[in-house]
Formats: sequence, C-alpha cells, structure tokens
Amino acid sequence: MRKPFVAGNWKMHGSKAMIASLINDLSRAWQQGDKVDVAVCPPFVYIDYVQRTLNNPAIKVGAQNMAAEPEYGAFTGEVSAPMLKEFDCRYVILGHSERRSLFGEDDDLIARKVEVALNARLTPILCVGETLEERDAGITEQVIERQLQAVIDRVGGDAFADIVVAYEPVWAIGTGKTASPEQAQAVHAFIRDKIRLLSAEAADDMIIQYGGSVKPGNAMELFSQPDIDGGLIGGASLVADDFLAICNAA
Ligand code: G2H
Repeated sequence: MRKPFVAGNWKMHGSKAMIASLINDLSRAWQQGDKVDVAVCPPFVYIDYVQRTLNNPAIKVGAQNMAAEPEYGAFTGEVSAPMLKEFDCRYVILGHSERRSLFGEDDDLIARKVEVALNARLTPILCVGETLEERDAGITEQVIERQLQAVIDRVGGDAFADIVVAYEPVWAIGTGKTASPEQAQAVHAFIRDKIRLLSAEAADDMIIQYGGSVKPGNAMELFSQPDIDGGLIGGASLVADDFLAICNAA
C-alpha cells in the first residue's frame, strides 16, 4: 500500500510572524505521521527558519525550485541541490506550471533538474498538467505524456519509484475550479499506466498527488480515488486548520 503524501506549496507567501504561527499550529496538531507523509515548501529564504521553528519530526520540509546545475558556480540567483540538502530539505517541487509559464522552464530543463535532485537524494515533486486550451483540444494525455517522457528519457522509468508526480491541471490552479474526482483519477491512472510500461514496481510504488484548488471540502473525495495518493496544496496550505483538515483527509 502506498502511503499518502500531502505537501504545502506556499508559493511566494509568508513572513516570519505568519510562519511562526502556522508552523507552531501544525507542529502541535499533526499526529497522523504514521498514516500520511506531510511536508511544507516555503520560499528559499524561510527554509532555515521553518526548520528551526518546527517541533514535529513528522513534518518534513521541501523547496519550490532548484538549479539545474549540480554543484556551485557563477549562477547568480540560483540555489543548488547540495544547499537544499545542507538545510535538511527532503523534497523539491520541480516544473510547477508557474515555473513553466511565467519563467520559461521547458521540459528539458525540468528533466535535468529532476536528475540533479535524484543524484543529490532529494525527492522531486514533478508537476505535470494541461492548460484549459489543451484540455478543450482533447490533447490532455499527449501533453502529460510529453512532460513525463522528457524525464523518462533522462532518468528512466525505474527512477519513478523515487519521484513524486503531482498532476495539476493548470485551469484548476488558484482558480477555485477543481478537476472532478473522476477527471483527476483518469489522468492519474494514465500517468501510472505510462510508467507501468517501463517498470511495474515503480508504477505501484510511485506517489501521484493531485493539485489545484484542493480544499477541506473536496479533499476527501479526491483522495478516495484509487490512483490519487494525496495532494499538492497551495492556498489552503497557508491556513493551519485547512491544511490539517486536508492532511487528515488523505
Ligand atoms: C496548484 C496548487 C499548489 P492551489 O498550484 O501547487 O495551488 O491549491 O492554490 O490551486
């Protein structure tokens, strides 16, 4: 059985005061660590502060992005995998649609980042998903396939046992629209089947999160689908009670 995994993607939100309150509340209240894996992904500058404020070993920390360069060097503004490891990050979100659409990250760059993360023993949370135009054009599966294939070409199918995939339909991100549980399940099954062609073991083990306007009110129904193994949570992860309710629903 796969252990569900819920991660909070704080995006570019937070302040020391807000984080102290949120992390204290989560540290105190989260008690289901044996049933559900939980992580928070703050902006880089707050990672150390979150680690020092956390008082619950069942809550892990991740980053929201990472350099494609493996070590260090003249890459102004970048943060490397070893730096994230030094600050005890377990996860790194890669290829979020905001990185793809707003910052020009393409499939090849994202695949290189996945490889660097795996080599550094960070677990990538690889985001994939189609836009509304792509869904309406009936090419959802082609888009997901292309996004996955770039990573498969670089690291192989077996590596997906160590990769978390987050299916995030772009039209459901921060919009209040959520994919129906059936719509999401269909894409999750497609992703798992694609990996199964390469490695049955990786397909069975891989965690596939759903992301896009997950809220306490819709989490349970989404997470009850057979191929949905938790969620990547944006807005609702900034409110302790909401995030805890979502984690408890997984
Ligand atoms: C999708 C999600 C988190 P939200 O981007 O990755 O954000 O839950 O706010 O739609």
